[in-house]
Amino acid sequence: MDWDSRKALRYALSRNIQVSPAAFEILKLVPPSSLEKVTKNMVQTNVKERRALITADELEEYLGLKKDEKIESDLKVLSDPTDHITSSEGAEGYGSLFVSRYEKLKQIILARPEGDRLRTVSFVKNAKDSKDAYVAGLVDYKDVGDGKAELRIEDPTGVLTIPVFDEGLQEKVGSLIQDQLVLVQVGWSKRGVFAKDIMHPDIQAHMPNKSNTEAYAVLLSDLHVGSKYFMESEFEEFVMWLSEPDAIARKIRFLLLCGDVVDGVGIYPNQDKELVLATIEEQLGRLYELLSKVPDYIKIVISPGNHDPGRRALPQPAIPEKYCQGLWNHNNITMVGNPAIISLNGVKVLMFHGQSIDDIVRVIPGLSYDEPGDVMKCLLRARHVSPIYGSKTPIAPELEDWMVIGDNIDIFHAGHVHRWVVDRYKGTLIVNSSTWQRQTQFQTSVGITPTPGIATIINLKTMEVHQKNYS
Ligand code: D5M
Ligand code: FE
Ligand code: ZN
Repeated sequence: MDWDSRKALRYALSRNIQVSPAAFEILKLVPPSSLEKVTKNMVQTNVKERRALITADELEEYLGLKKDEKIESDLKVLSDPTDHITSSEGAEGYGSLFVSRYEKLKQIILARPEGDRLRTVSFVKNAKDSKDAYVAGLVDYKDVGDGKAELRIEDPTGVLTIPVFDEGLQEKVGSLIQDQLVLVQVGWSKRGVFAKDIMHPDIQAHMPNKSNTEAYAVLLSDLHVGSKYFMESEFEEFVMWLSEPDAIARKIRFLLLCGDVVDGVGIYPNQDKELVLATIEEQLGRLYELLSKVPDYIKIVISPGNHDPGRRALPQPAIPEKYCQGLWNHNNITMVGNPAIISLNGVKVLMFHGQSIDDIVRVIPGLSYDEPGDVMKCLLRARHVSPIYGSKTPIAPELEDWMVIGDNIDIFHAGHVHRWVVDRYKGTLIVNSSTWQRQTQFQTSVGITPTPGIATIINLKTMEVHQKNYS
């Protein structure tokens, strides 16, 4: 049974530790579920340090109640497709999209040591020999098997087919994602050009940016509010924890929601039978009610997923205001598109719901839904959150490719697969923040076992990761 403040006092006295009247008043505010732990810890510290009185000061310190004016909460939106989404349609749009993708990724290649020796496809096609030439293009076609491999790439000057003889490189060809940019070092034999090396644009190893003060960010996704499987009471419990006198909770300044915030309407066949809230407005309204209990000094950022309203094709604009004026007009809520890059006290976070993971696990050998961190590393290597065009993930014919990962990022936050993972890659912290939706019948039928009800909490000063598990 939970303790009350009198039981806490009796416990302290039984260990010969007094509680000052002011400290006793604070103990009365500690939630019963954590009172035993708090009291035993305070008593233990006093015994160890040969003190006999628990003071208000030390109790406030322990509970993180001392108002730390120094904790910054500086939120900036660095990249958001919402206001840049065009209505261009058709082949012309896709032409522009792929040229933009190539040009943006070429800038990354040009900054590398090999950049000086980068040649165009048309140059390589016409050359008979050229010392140490490199060529970059989007993967148009790949064929690996029977000890042979072939790679076809495209840049704005043409299409080039490159045979790959080396076994190690053949394996690399297998791991390339359709429509990603690849850098190939080419050589010439009597029969023409061949691959000497194959490289991803990749991110650079780097020291992540860090917050100067010890602010924490909570990373969540896939709440699926409105679904009968949404773990509403557990989520409410988590939201209440944010206001508790807990050393970590007191330092939380940001809360990120990375898509599928609601279950939506008409997203999958017979979904209506699994909804407890039948309209988008009711679902977003309930989300707003839940989020309005988050302390107002915590800045909330919401980006959409494939269950949220707006448009399905990537990049997605922010969830439109017409469905949820409350969220748009709330002081501490920022609505962004998908993908988006934000800065939390200087720490750069890429938020991407993760739709493309479905396509990538299907085509790249060795990847699976159970290890979404590996898929996210693939995306970082390709420096693009959703390279494959023409598969399950719809991609819009934008004039500019908003899904290229241009700069180094410090945190890559995704969701969608409902599997929790934390990993690190070249100085970037990878988080798949999982879900607050229990396993649905559909997920049971396709063998997806979610890991729901986990809040991922990151210390932005040290990049340490904590979690609170409510499942
Ligand atoms: O996606 C939740 C999980 O279910 C994610 O891993 C994708 C997977 N999923 C969703 N729809 C399908 C279909 N049609 N086939 C196979 N796997 C699927 P969510 O976006 O929350 O629905
Ligand atoms: Fe989801
Ligand atoms: Zn999803």
